[in-house]
Amino acid sequence: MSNHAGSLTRNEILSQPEVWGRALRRLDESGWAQFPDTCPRGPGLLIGAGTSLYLARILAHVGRAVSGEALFAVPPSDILVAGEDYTAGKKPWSMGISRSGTTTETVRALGLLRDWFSEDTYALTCHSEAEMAKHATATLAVDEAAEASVVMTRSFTTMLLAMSRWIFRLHSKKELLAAQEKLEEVGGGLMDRLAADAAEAVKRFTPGHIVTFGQGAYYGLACEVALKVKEMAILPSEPFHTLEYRHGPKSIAGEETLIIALMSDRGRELEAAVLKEMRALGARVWAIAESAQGLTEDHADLVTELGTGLPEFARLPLVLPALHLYGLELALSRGQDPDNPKNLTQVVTL
Ligand code: F1P
Repeated sequence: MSNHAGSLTRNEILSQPEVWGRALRRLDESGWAQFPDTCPRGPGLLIGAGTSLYLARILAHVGRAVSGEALFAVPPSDILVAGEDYTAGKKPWSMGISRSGTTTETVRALGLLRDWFSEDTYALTCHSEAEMAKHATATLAVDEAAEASVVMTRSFTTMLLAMSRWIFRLHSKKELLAAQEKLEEVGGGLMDRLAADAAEAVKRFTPGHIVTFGQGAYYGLACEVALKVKEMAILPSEPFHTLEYRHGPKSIAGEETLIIALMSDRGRELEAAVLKEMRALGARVWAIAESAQGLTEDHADLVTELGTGLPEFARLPLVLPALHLYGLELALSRGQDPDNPKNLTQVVTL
């Protein structure tokens, strides 16, 4: 392994607040002109693979909560294999989500949806010139978040920011729009502390496997964190809706288990009760929450308090950097090079 193992990925992780700020300013100055300023009609299909599927899950949740419209996160493979099941009944609009814009399954699925329905086909990407955009009537692109790394970090959080901003704009969510404008400053101020917590987590825990917890919009984030750990550190990891872990999966909880709990504001008490039960079974717990208040060592071994003061749907991108850094540091501690992850390529082309 080189002395600089992971440096490419680390720089992309650390650049997040600045890239969020740049993307947001560019979109607000000139970017929205190419994108619809009215809500597409009917149910929406958000199509993405891997990290982009988890992004679709978060966006479907946030979009549904804000608009009241039915939104579904769908892997492109399911459009190829069982597309009729998603398109029976009301005509859907669809959005392909892909950092590269060249993932074969996503490009094909969006092409099929365009052929079936001829319009209302959008793209969300970091490569505005790539193939996927050719199947879209409009493209929401954040090329400033494009990455050289295989592992997706800032591309995920910046696409999340851009698409949720579009949703907030369509529904005039002024408070959420204003809060997003603070992410660069708040995130920049937090980064050192998040890096210190990630390093502390690597020092304290030697997990045999990791489980990640999240409810609501946090579930998609939990899926993404589990994937980061797998991709970078080559460690088994599984996401769960926090309270679901009681219903069977806890049978494997024990001293080898590290639980990374992404805590919501609304579900705090319900989620804290699960953490307490899992601590009692011997699992180690790292909780990431807006406020550490009321979380004792009975609930968690380590608590990262974000303390952003921002509303929940606006601050979601800020939950990730500590865990990106954890995946990276854990990988290095296990002799892996996160810049060259095992068995992976930047894009899956078939
Ligand atoms: C998505 C993706 C990544 C994954 C892998 C291959 O690509 O599945 O999530 O890490 O390395 O590509 P994209 O469609 O968003 O470009």
